[in-house]
Amino acid sequence: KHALHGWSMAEAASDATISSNAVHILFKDVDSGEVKGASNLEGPQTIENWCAAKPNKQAIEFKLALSKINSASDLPPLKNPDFMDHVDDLSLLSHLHEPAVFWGIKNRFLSKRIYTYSGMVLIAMNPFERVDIYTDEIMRKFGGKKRAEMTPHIYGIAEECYRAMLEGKNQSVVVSGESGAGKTQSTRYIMQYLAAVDSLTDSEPSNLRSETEEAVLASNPILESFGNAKTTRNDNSSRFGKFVQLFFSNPYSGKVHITGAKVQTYLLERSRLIYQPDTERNYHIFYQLCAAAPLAEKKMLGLTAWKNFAYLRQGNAGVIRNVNDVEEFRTTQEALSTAGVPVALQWEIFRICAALLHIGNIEIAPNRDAASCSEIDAALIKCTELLGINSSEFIQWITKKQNIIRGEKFVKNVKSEAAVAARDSVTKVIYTKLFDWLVKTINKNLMRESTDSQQFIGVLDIYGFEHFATNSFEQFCINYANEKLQQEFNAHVFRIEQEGYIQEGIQWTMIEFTDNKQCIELIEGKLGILALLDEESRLQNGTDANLVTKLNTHFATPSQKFYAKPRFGTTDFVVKHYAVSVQYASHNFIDKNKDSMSDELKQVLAKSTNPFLRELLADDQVSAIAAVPAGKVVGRASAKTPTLGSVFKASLQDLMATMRKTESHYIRCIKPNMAKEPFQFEGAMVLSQLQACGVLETIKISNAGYPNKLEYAIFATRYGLLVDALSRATFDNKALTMKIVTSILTDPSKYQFGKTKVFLKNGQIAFFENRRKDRVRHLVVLTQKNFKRTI
Ligand code: AOV
Ligand code: MG
Repeated sequence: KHALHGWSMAEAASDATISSNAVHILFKDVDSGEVKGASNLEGPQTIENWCAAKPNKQAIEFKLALSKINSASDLPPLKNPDFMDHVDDLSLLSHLHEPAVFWGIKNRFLSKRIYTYSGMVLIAMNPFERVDIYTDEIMRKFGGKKRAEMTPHIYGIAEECYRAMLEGKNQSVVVSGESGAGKTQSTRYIMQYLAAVDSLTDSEPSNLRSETEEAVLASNPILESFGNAKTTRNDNSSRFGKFVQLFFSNPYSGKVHITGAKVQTYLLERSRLIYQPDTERNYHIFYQLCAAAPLAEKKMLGLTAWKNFAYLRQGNAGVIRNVNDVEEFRTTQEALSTAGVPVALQWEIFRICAALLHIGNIEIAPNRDAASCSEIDAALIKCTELLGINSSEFIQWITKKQNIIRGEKFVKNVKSEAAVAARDSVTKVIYTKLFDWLVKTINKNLMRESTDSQQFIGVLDIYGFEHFATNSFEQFCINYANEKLQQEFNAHVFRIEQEGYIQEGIQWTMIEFTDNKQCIELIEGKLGILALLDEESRLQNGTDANLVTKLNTHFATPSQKFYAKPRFGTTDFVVKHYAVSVQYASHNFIDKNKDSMSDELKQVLAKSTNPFLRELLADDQVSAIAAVPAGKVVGRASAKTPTLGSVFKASLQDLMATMRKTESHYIRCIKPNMAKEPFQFEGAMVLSQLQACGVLETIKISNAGYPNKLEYAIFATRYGLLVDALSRATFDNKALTMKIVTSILTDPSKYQFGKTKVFLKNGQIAFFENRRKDRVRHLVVLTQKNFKRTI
């Protein structure tokens, strides 16, 4: 199986080490190439180990002949006809199986064609190199064209959305893929196209974008400065999800153009604000400020080099190759101005950012039971000055805690780790509020033209499935989101497939496909993991360990197929996701889920003399909370703050509801190699992504039905020569197609005749194609014989 996927032996071997699934190996004789045997490799061992452990090395030197698949003819079974070697749309393949799909993508990518359709999905391979296919000129070529008329391109999808939207149906594009696969870049191209779309078919080349359209595009650099960071996987990694809705003017009144936009963000990563792993950075904006603020402002904000701030130097990577933070800062400022944030207000934003950097430098003495901090700590003085708050109150509630027991208040000292955590919680809360404020402000400014039209195209740039060596709360939420999207995707593919059959009036019975409903239920159900997590988070003495115990009691049962206890240890739990099983480390789940600041610190901040900070905090609704009914929750303050898990769940439900009212389009971004090298293709990596993004699953769905659907005219023209001349003389393409098909296929379950198309089961086109080839050869021979006879 791995050989068919085009894996080299090394790739297959390394995969065999990490997965415990069976690997099927074929052995070929080195000289004759004959297959001499087959075996299953089971358990977590490498192929090399397995070979070494074989008791008898046999007389014949076996060698793994799985080197690499270098051409389509290396795909032994069910090979597709040659003319399909470079198909634009993989769903047109006659033999629709994993190796063929894999080969199709690889083949195109190696000849620098990064886009390929697979039915309704656009597969986008990241070239890791500038490719010259995004010019205004190319955009103009796509204007007004049908998708199938043009080579696969992201503009083809954008154009298709626009046309469909003009017909009155809202559209959405889901862009997914793993970190660094190209989602954000793709989203940018779609937005650029849509911002220009109204002028693309103009005969006079004019300015492609209006002021509103420029403002819409400006939202991208702003969100990226504040929400993107350098990670090991991507120098510009988005640390939040986003759904951008572009609103258009009424299709029935003049030229349709963008009237405004709305951005919704999801789950900004908070831990990065206070900690970055080696070689990673905090959010770009901080480094931009340190590098580029003018002298006077630097002095006022107490800014110096990034190395001087504890929040910025932990990854020890303050500078990104080929990125100039001074220029980036200018871009951020310009984008803020374009989005309608005046310069004075911009400096209020930067003031808050600087204050947070100083918070990170507040020294907390590591005392055994009572944390303390000097009242004259320079960082403390600077940050409280910038935030306009009382420094002694601030430090008091960082180093002390108030408990209420039976209505009576007790103040007690806390340990230094708890004090550091309290200090950092302020940073996380303020930055999150700032981010949400930015989103809100961008939105306010983007709803420019008042219009009664609510027509939109939405673009979702959301983190793809994540499976790391250690997976935490963030991965849990991200993978939960992906389960939901996958469910929609499958249902969509299934529905479209089915609609096609119904439209054509063919007989059709429901087909089965793996549904992930139960896995979603396990996560978000009434008594699901999120509910139990919330329950544990609300307990005063709730712990991560108790959470796992609780999960095990509820879910480690024979009837629950999507949950498992890991083989070793008691701190982790496993969820069997549709893509792959993921083991989650429960450490910090509770803290991350609560992610709140003490009431006392909240009060200190609320009394601030900085009006901008007060504005940030006054808006107590985190942007994503919208779906939690206001005023419903009563009781203690801590019970009032919704948990992150519940906020995320509500915002996802909201998103799904919006998406369900649209026609969806799918772009799957694939990262072809780890090293970010231009046009390098690593088979194993690509394959696992195709699996994780559901492309292979879709193929199973369409395989269960009739994957090849050909219009009668096309079929009759190509295969007419398979019947006698008399039959061919008809002008009725349907009748001719029926004649051809029924005279050649003996098994009636392999085909059906619809109103305009013939529906064929997997592989039938290849069969007709072979027949056609034989027939052509035969005709050529006949012609040659006749020719000789004539001579
Ligand atoms: P992501 O959004 O999917 O990752 P990006 O869109 O940031 O990934 O892409 C990562 C990098 O790949 C970009 O910075 C470009 O250098 C390169 N790239 C992507 N698409 C193209 C393209 N079409 N042409 C040329 N280069 C490209 V993350 O946000 O990390 O999940 O959280
Ligand atoms: Mg991104």
